[in-house]
Amino acid sequence: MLNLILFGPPGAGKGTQAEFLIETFGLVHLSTGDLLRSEIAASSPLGTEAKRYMDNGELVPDSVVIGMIKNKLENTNDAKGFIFDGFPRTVAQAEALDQLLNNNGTPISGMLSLEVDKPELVARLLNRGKTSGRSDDQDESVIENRINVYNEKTLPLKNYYSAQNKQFEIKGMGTIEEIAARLSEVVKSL
Ligand code: B4P
Repeated sequence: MLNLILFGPPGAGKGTQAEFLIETFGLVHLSTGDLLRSEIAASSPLGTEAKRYMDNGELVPDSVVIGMIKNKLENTNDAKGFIFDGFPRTVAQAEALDQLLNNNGTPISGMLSLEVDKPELVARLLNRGKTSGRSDDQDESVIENRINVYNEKTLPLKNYYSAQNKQFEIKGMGTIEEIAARLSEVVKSL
């Protein structure tokens, strides 16, 4: 069982590289961003609550995202492994994930951290905002807030996983193919 976390700031290429890892290694994709956007599209009560946070570049409360992931893990059978994309984003989420996976005897194999400069992050997100319709990609002050929230609440997870010897830093600048090749090399070594 291969359980991977794809980690990095907004715009680092998590969703982009997740597609490659799913195809290459046959893993099940769990993206909290995608799950939340489906709830918003369905106008569910959860989606309505999440939208308020996402539109401002804030994190959705831990209890909401942990509940969503727990539900997905409990309802997925026969997986060769999971790729967690955009989750965990806080220490409380990481602790909850460890507990869920350790109960199943299938701990995290590696946390893959995509390292990208801030100007490149902003440029990628503004570029996606032109076509994606994502409200959180269109306003530079919201993007700035997402990066600040990442630095404050999510970055500390690098210490959390390096203390478990599970953190791998991968250069996230360059073409999508170059980055995929770097990731592949690390995943094959796990
Ligand atoms: P996410 O959906 O996770 O969005 P993201 O951080 O922007 O990453 P994403 O995966 O979409 O983008 P990528 O870097 O691949 O989260 C959105 C919001 O949901 C959060 O702000 C938060 O409010 C909420 N949320 C989600 N998970 C949560 C959690 N666990 N707890 C609390 N709240 C949560 O790509 C960005 C762009 O770069 C794309 O256009 C792509 O084409 C481009 N790109 C990628 N690689 C490139 C490359 N090598 N060169 C050039 N462009 C590239």
